[in-house]
Amino acid sequence: MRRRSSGARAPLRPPRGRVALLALFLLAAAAPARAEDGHSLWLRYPRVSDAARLREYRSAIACVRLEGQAPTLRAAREELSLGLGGLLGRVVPLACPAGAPALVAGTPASSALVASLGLGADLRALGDEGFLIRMVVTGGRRALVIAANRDVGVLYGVFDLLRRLQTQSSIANLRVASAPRLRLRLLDHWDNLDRTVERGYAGSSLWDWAALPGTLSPRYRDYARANASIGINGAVLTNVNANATVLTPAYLAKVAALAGVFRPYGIQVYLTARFSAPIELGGMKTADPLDPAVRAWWKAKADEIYRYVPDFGGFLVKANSEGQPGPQDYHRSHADGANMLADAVAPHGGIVMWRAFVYSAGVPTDRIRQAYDEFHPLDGAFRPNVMVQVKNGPLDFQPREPFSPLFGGMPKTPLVMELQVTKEYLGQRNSLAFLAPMWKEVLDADTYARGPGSTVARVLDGTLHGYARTGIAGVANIGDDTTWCGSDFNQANWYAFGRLAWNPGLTSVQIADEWIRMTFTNDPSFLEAVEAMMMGSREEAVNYMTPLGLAHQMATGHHFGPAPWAWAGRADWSPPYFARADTLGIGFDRTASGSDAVAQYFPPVAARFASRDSIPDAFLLFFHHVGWHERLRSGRTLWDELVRRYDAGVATARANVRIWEGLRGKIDTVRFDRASANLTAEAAEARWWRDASILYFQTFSRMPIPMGHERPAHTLDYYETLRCPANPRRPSCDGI
Ligand code: GCW
Repeated sequence: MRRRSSGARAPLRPPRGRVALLALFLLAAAAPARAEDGHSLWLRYPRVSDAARLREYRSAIACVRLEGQAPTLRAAREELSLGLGGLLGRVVPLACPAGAPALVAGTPASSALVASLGLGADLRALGDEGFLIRMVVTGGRRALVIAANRDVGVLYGVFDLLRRLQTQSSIANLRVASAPRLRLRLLDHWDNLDRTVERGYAGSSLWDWAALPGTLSPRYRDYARANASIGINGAVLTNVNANATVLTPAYLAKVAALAGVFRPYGIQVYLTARFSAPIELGGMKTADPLDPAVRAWWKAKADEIYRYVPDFGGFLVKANSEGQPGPQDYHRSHADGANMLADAVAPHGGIVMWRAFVYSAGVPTDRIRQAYDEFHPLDGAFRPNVMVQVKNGPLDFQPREPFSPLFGGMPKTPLVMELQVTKEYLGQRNSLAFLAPMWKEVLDADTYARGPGSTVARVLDGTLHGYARTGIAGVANIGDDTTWCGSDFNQANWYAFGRLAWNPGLTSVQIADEWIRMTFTNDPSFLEAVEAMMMGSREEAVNYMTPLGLAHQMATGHHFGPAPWAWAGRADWSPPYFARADTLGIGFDRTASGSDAVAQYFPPVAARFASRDSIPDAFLLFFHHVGWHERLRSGRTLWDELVRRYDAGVATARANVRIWEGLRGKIDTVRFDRASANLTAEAAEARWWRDASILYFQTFSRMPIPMGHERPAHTLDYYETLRCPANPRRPSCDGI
């Protein structure tokens, strides 16, 4: 029998009941009441508060028919048990008496009733993971049907329906057909084998390697449920700064145990491959990708992995970047390296995701040019099972960046877009920053690769270039913290990532609306206020950290707080390299008179970014060096506008504290007080950013802080000598 790890949290679900009992009843109502501590995420399933809706749901769903013992169908049934029991506030029987309105769920193979409904043509369009939900009349009875081609589609359909009930929307005349636009929807965990998490602000890694494979924490299943509820279908378990040890038999057994928990929820596991593993594990002298012995080693390793995990997804690789080994160590190209690994996993149906995040201090060109310069010439050189993984922007997960020119620039190579869900450069733990608007900005951006309408979303979903493989990856913000994500509001970014991965066409507002209703309450006044706070929160962070297109002004190493003055040991890690402030002005000239990075974009985009007349203010200093006294669109000088933006960020952060305080009593005190503390901390951090940045840039502009704007709280010297955070895993700063 499997033991639970000591100190493990109770599962979200009630323990599995006896089979005979389950055959009769869905037992959700038996779930013990649990304090609101954030652990249940958006899957809390409290009883529906709107009385009319509750009546509607109860009369539409008197009983459930979800037959079949396949693990995924069992998972779907258990979720319905928990969800309906909680939401409808009563036990919903499995057996359906004649005439009773039923919820029917299954595939044509698992359910004779579903097979009899003649949904074939409609289902065909929905692929392996899609589903439809429909109100039908069959044999004189009303039924709400969830149908899919495969079991996992049924599970996704169940979560979709539960979302509708949680958000209290009508299910009368429901007619839903949903299929994911992207095939791979992955979380990348930057988790190390010692359970530290690179850029993690939510405690230790979920993966308890020491206790695996014998002990399976109940959190593994809760993690899988949460992912399935938003359509995430893969997890890269290990850090891209990779450790070869995870490829040893002892660890593969642990990986297999995790894969076993995730499999019923439609989640495949992937690992990062350390390029030098043949040396470290195989005792070889080289890891040259063209060396036959090296190639044979990887092939044998892949065969071994698939013996442990038959549905292993493949490898994610960071090579020749930030000190990681790679093919260039042997004067081979990124394509040589990727193709070798691709050949090893190809017989098993695996893929290789090869990261384009490469840059080197040894290369004299503008850092943001380097990924494109390296990868664009390799378009067409990769095996069909290689996907190149590209960060959303050309720099590095900044609060705002233009889209990477590789989107649209690799027509023959399927690209995975990598987003950072964990907020390394966005305030880390305390900030409210809801990131859907940032991701939408990139997804909706037009690359013009094939004329107008060539959006990044269409590059990713394969419709623009006809990619056979499509995908998106988010660097996870998950750890063993009670809240999973370090704060309750950070959960929204996990949620938003999954929802956008399924459908990049969703709006940020819709995602925020769903999440607030499910996570907190359907109370309209709470909803309206919190939605507005969330929707403005990313722009707020941009304003108080890096307004008008500034980037990478964060402190060295941990990247928490401002240090625009800092020298990080090399230019391309140092804020002054990016801001380029001098007595004349500020900003990085990336036009033809500067690094000419604009030339990497298609002509209409390049022209728009290159011209001072058409560049949006949001990207101004990313592409232009602008004089302090120059007037912007607002009519204000650059200096005045800069100060104004910093202040606007601070003002929003302060307003949020007040708005939130006005909502006291509308949700539980545990989560309310926690968010209150975070918002208060963020307001102080915003002020710190604003004061430190203005004081530092003022040494170049030599212009006064305009009238009506607050004076900085301390001197520049004070900020320059402040050492924060004391503890990088719980970033905060006392001295501000
Ligand atoms: O932004 C940088 C981070 C590194 C990270 C790197 C990457 C995993 O500071 O911590 O390394 O990006 O994406 O490889």
